[in-house]
Amino acid sequence: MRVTDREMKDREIYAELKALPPLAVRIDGRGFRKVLAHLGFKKPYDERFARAMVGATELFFKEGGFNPQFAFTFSDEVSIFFLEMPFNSRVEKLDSIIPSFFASALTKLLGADKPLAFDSRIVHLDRDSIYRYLLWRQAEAWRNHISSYGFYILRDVGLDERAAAVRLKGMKSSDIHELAFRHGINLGETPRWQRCGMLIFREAFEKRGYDPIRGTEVTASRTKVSHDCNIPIFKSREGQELVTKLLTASLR
Ligand SMILES: Nc1nc2c(ncn2[C@@H]2O[C@H](COP(=O)(O)OP(=O)(O)O)[C@@H](O)[C@H]2O)c(=O)[nH]1
Ligand SMILES: [Mg+2]
Repeated sequence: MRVTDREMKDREIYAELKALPPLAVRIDGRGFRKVLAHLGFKKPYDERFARAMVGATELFFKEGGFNPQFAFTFSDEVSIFFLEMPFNSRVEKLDSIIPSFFASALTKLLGADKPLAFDSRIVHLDRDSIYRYLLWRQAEAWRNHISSYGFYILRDVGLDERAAAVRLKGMKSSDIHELAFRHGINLGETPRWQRCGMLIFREAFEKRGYDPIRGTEVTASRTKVSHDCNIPIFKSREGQELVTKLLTASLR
């Protein structure tokens, strides 16, 4: 029996699927509740883990081989926004290269003794919906912040995982605020990165140097990768202006 390249290639039935920018790729750690508990991270938030997520994203900006505009992260997820693609972007490429890059970067940064994995999805966007998408993910960061504090307080007072989850389901967000307050935690005053998430982006700066041919001091515009752990609420005026700035920043 003869097997032809063509016949086998034809079976790669998803290979032609293209994803046109603007788009976001959102990756999410697989089973990170267990993974992070195994690695001994503090609950519900550990700054070392948040730093590693930001660090992995910065590495992706520097060494990932793509041209991302900016990224938003909280908990174990990162949304990476692209306004352009360096090549004809195939869904399979984006959904495989990006989460595998993050998994290996984070495994290294955390010194994890077990392999980590991320899932990945592509979100089709345009410039207006990027803003609404960010509102949505930041609202999720806020909900997540309240429920994870609530969950770990209930665990602390002796409820098992199931009982804590069931109790939490029946609580309004104001009840959780109240509960946390009684345990000495003001959920309006936790570190901002826990409530609002963090941004990773490129930033322009002027580099001064000496031009030996002209024999003069020169300045050149460069970009560097930065992050912000103290971001505003995107719904606010300041937040809207920040998103506009991120969307119009030149990447070169
Ligand atoms: N211990 C710890 N866990 C975290 C931290 N950030 C996120 N997580 C966990 O990551 C989980 C992320 O949620 P989700 O993706 O729905 O759950 P997963 O399926 O276990 O990855 C949360 O439930 C938290 O338990 C952290 O800083 N410390
Ligand atoms: Mg996860």
